[in-house]
Amino acid sequence: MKITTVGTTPFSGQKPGTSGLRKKVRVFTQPGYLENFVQSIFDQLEGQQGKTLVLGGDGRYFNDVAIQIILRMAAAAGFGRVLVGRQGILSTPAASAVIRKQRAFGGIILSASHNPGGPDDDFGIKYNLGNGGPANETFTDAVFKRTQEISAYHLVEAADIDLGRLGETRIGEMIVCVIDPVADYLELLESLFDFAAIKKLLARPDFRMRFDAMHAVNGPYGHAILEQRLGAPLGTVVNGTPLPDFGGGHPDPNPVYAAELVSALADPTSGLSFGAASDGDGDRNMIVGRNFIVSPSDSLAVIAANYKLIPAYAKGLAGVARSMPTSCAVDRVAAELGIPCYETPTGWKYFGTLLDAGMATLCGEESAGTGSNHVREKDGLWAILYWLNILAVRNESVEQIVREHWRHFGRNVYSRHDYEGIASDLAATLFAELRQKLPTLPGTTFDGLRVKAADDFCYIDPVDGSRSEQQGVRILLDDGSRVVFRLSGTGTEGATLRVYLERYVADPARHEVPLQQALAPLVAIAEQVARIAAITGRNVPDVMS
Ligand code: VG1
Ligand code: CO
Repeated sequence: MKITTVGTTPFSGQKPGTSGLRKKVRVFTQPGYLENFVQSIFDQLEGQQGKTLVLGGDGRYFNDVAIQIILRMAAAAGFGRVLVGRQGILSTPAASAVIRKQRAFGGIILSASHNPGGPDDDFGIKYNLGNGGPANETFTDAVFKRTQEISAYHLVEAADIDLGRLGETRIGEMIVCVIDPVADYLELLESLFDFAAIKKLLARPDFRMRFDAMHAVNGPYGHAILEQRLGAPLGTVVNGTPLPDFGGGHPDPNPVYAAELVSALADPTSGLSFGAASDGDGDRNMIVGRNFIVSPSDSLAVIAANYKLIPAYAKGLAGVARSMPTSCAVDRVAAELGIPCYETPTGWKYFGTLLDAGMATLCGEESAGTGSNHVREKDGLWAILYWLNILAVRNESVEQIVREHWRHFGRNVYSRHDYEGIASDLAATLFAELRQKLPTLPGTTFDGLRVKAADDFCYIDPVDGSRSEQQGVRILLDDGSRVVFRLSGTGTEGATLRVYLERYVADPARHEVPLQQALAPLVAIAEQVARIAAITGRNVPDVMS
């Protein structure tokens, strides 16, 4: 096998963020840019010779080109076999499932997830380990270091592989196997849920569901699983063909970008009783009832509280985990169940050790990611099937289930405010000032609300002892309310400031107050403490979810 070596020089800024490396397509398409990053990943591996790599992505612009390049490089890196999804398609959770089931050495997922796609938008790449989960920080730090010193990359010259045809071909000594992207994943989901009960629910004349795949990767999965396997009527899946630019939209299932789904569920003439959506790479989910949006943090809590109804989890949960900015609703469920609740930094990579160690069964984030120990990624369709399974057993509406949950546990009123595309230097100033203020805040009172503690979240992984600092500034108030500030690690333009607001309301009589109104006192505190308007010139967030 002839390996071609190409000389190269480092690019600055190839530092993976919350979930892999994400940049504009025009950055990724510079000659050598993708190759440098992929080679830097391969240079960190040991023992991959003759082993299997899983490869696929969310179908966005440049996915197809990148896959052909990575295949040639994987052959030079000594992999024995690459399993690639048909047409280059693999959702993030399906990639995780395939890595685990096929005992692969690792996987490369091409996605910028919820970020828009197309020639002027975003592309991304991420490496997953043999457990099916995103590589940890030690690995991604080493990759970044390598990108700064790289001088050559290697490939095996070969013609493009036909990704439309299932079956095997070769590049040099390496086998390229084009696989059905759905099969292994569907088999895994079937082993977790009561498919017969869900099938019955979907056949009921008084139950109608819509799944909005947002022109992203979950279209084929939705068609195969919901319509073909579970018998939901054709047309249940909308926007079900993955498009390189996601139809020009943001494939992010929140009330702003999935507004069409939300309004369909609010329209009584639609006859819809359950709505769901997922993001670019299929790992996030949105759950909507008739005229009722479930907040992702509440969804995690409801999922945990109803574990007994789901075959795979009925025996009991080892523990639950949530990212720090996620609301504490699930903590209350864990307390009642007498199981531990872990608080991790933002990003699924921090759940991996807990899941591998059997310490947590369910995990979730406020950003609409929920999942379990069945894979090592968050999983959009898993969450949707979990809800369908709950609905099939309880025979109540989504709204009834959530309201009943609040009555029992109290309501963690919650919202995230995003300020997008702030100049990076202004964001840095804001955080520098905020961090400086932290020691002076405890004991201060804002409009009758007293600050109990204020810190910068630092996480020590209870399994491997690794330490992650500066994972979000927290202001904790006496009444249990919280304001959290973070900078996004997935954006590709300037900085995105995320402000997370949470307030606990025990009294059911007060659960009805409009969300943003209930959180107004916390918004005022956020402004006073962080001087968002004064520093950034922004008076209102771009997105409230
Ligand atoms: C965001 C979310 C985080 C999520 C990450 C990846 O990160 O807040 O909870 O894990 O996206 O999700 P950040 O750093 O922008 O806040 V996905 O579905 O884009 O892979
Ligand atoms: Co995603």
